[in-house]
Amino acid sequence: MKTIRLTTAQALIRFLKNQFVERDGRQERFFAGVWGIFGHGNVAGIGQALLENPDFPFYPSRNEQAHVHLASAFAKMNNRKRAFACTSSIGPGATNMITGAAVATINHLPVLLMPGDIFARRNVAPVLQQLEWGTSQDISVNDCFKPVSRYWDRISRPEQILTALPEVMRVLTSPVETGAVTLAMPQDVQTEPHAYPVDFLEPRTWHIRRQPADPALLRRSVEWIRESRLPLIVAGGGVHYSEAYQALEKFAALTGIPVAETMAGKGSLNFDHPQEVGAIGVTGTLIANQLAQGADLVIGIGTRYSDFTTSSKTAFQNPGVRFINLNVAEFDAYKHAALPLVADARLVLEAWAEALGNYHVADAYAGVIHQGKEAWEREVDRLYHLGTTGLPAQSEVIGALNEFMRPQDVLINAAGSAPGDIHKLWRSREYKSYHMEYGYSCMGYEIPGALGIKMAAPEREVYALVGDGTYLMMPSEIVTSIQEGRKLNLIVVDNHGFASIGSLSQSVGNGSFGTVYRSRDPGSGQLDGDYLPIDFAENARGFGAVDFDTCSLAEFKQALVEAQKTDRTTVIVVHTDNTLKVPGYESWWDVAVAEVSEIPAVQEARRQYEEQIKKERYFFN
Ligand SMILES: Cc1ncc(C[n+]2csc(CCOP(=O)(O)OP(=O)(O)O)c2C)c(N)n1
Ligand SMILES: [Mg+2]
Repeated sequence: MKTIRLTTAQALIRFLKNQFVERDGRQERFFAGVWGIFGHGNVAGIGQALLENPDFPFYPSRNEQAHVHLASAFAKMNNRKRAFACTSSIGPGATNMITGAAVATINHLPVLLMPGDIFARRNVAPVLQQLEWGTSQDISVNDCFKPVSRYWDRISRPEQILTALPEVMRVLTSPVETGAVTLAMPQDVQTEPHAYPVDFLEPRTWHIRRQPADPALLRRSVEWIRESRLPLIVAGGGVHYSEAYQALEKFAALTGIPVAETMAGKGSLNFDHPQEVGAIGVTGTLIANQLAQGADLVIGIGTRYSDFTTSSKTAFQNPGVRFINLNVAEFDAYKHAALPLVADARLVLEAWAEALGNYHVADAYAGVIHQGKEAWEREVDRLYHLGTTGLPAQSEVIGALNEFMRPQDVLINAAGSAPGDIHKLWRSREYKSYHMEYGYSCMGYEIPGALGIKMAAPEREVYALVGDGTYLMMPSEIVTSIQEGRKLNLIVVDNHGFASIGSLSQSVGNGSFGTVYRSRDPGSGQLDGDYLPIDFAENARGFGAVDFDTCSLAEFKQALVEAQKTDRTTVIVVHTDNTLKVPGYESWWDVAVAEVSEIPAVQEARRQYEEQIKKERYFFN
C-alpha cells in the first residue's frame, strides 16, 4: 500500500479538501474551508497544516461561537450540500463553540467542529486552560460537546483519523443524522506523523440519498388523503432540504390542499401561490390557524412539530384529526401517532401527485381557503402601512424592507420579536429568500449568519433584522464581513431592550421586569432610571461599517436607498415604537405561570393560563 508521511493535522486537512457530495446528478465540493481562531491548542498543528494548504481557505473570525453560527447559516443556505469546518484552541475557545454546536444540531445542519484538546501524552498536565477532573484523566471540557453533537470523537493517536473521518462524513452527509460533528484534537497528536495510505486522501464522493417510502404505507396514505375532507399540509424545513418546492407547488395546486408553513418551512411556497395560507402556530396567520383547528387530516412534511407549530398542542382541535408525517427521520415521522412515511419529501410528493390526480378538496373548502387568504393579505397590507409619521412600528419596517428588497434577496433573523412578526408578515417571492433560525432561536446568530449566507450566495443581497439585544450580544462579525469584503445589510431595531420577552413578561404578570435597557436608579435601587445611552450607529461605524440612524419610516426607506450605494457592510439603525405590536391570531404558547404569588397581575395571568392549558391535546391514534 502506497503511503505518505504527514502529521495528523496535515492528513486531516488533505482529507477534508477532497470530500465531495452528489445528489440528483450534481456534484459539489463539500467543505468550503475552515473558520477559526488560533491559540496554543491549534496553532502549531491545524494552523501549520492550513498554512501548507493555501488552496483550502482559512477564515479568521472574531468569536468561536460566531463562526459556528456562520457555518450553520452557510450549510442551511446550501441545503446542506456544502459546509465549513471550524477550528479552535483548547479551553474557552473550544467551549465557545458549544452554543453554536447546539444550533447546528437542533436545526439538522452539518458543521464540523475541531476543538483543540489537552495533551494526549498527559505528562505536562495541567496545561494552560485545562480543567482537571479528580476521578479521570480521560475527560476535558470538550466532553461537553457530546450531548450537542451527532457524532463525537477524540483523536488520541494519528491513525485514528483513518476510521474516524469516514464516520464524520457519513453523519455530516446523512439527511437524518446531520448536525454538529465534533472531533476533539489533542494538541500533541495534531503534530504527530503517520504513514497515511494515499488512497485515504484521494477524492471521494458521498451520495446524499433520496429515501423512497414503504409501498404499503404509501398506498395507505393515499387512501387517507382521499378520505379526508379538511386536509392541511404543514410544511417544515424538510421541504427545503429535499428541494421539494416544485413538487409541493404542483401537488398543492393539483389537489387544492392548503399549505401552512412552520418557522423552518416558511418560503416552501411563494406567498402568492393559491394554496399557501402562510405561517402556522403561535406566530401563525388567522387563516392557517383556523384551518388547523378544523383539519381532519394534517400532513406534516419535514416538520418536528415544535410547540411553536402546534401552539403547544392546542392547534389541532378536530376530535377525529389524523396525521400523516412525511419525514426522513423516523423519530419525527412517528410523532402524534401518525401514519409514518419515513421517506424523502420530493419523492413522496411526486408519488402522491400521480396517485391523487382525480382528488380535489370540495368547493366549499376551497372557498374558505381563498377568502381566508385574501383577508390575510389585507391584514398584511394594513400592518405594512400603519401610516406612522414618528417612530415607526416594526411591522412597517418589515413592510418597507419587503417592498424594497428584490425577490432573490435574503432576509435572516433568529430571535426576539422579529421572528414572530416576519413569520406572519413576510412575503416570500423566491426559494431560499427567507432564512430563520428558530430551532434554537439563538440571539447573536443574525450577523455571523448573514455572512454565512453571503458566502453561500454572493449574488444575492443579504438583509439581517437584528434586535438591539442581539446586536449587543454579537456584533463582532461586522469586522469579519469587512475583512472578507462581503457586504451585509444589517437593520438594527432599537427598541430599548427585549420587546419580545418584555411582552411575554407582561403576559405572565411580571410587567417587563428586567427586560428594558434602563439604568439603575440610585434612589429606588431598581432598573427604572433613564434608557441606556447606546449609540448603535456610532458603534457600527467604529467597526468599519457604513452607518445610518433613522427615526421615521421615511428616513428608514431613504437609508435603504443610500445603503445600496456602497459595497461595504451597512448598519441602518431604526428606532421603533414598541407599543405598536403585531397581534396574535387565535393561537397560544404554553409558558408556565407562577401558581403562587401575592401580585394580582400574576394571579390573573395564572387564572387565564389554567383556562388555556385545558385545550392541550395528546394524540394516541
Ligand atoms: C442567547 C440567547 N439568550 C437569551 C434568549 C432569550 N430571548 C429571546 S428573545 C430575547 C430578547 C431579544 O431582544 P432583541 O434582540 O432586542 O429583540 P426584540 O425582542 O427587542 O425584538 C431574549 C433575551 C435567546 N433567545 N438567546
Ligand atoms: Mg430589542
